[in-house]
Amino acid sequence: MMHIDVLSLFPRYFCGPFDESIIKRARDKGLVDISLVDIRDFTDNKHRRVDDRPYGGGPGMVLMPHPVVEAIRSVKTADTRVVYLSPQGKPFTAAKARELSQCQHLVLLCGHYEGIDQRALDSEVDEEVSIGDYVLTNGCAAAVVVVDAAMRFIPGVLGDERSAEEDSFEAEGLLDWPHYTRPPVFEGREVPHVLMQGNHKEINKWRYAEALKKTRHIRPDLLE
Ligand code: 4HQ
Repeated sequence: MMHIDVLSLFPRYFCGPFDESIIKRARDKGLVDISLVDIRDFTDNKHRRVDDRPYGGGPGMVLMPHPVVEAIRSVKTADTRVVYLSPQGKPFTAAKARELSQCQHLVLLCGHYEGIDQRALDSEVDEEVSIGDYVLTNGCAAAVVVVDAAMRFIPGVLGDERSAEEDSFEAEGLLDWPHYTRPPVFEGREVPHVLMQGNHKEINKWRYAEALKKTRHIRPDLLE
């Protein structure tokens, strides 16, 4: 079973996301084991202080190296992959999600404030990953994104095993085609007729054309 340790200052942040829906079901089925570790439990001062002002000046606070290093070492084993979520990381993609889903033991380190003392990162982190070119208030939301996207590649997590493979983003690097369900007419809008006629060759042709059209319009960079 895959084991994930999520290290942060707000372990309760994850109670919603990891205790609902598909992630909850995957944990209940024993497909993944997620532990929440509070970095504050590893401070070396009686005030349980984890942050301090940046050397060199500037706004905000920096997470001190000691509690971060000790929190990581408390969970690390020989086959642990330690990932730090930050805007300075390599872009998180479907390929990266698939790669991380193969790890036996994944540690996701969530930064807070301006970030983490570089010496803790140099000492303990294998890889820095970014979920996008914007700045979050902390790394917790990014860790939820990474766990969610990686879980889809663990066999048994999705009800229908084809879903992850057939998602057009995965299969062709294209945006998805439009989806329809009942009723056949909603507020005067009809379902495209090709989807109602059961001709699967025509349906696939239509879906591919729609995916291509959408991608050309919204994400032409994906077609390069
Ligand atoms: N942050 N992708 C700053 C992010 C982020 C991102 C996490 C904010 C780290 C210190 N993480 N903290 N973008 O914006 O992953």
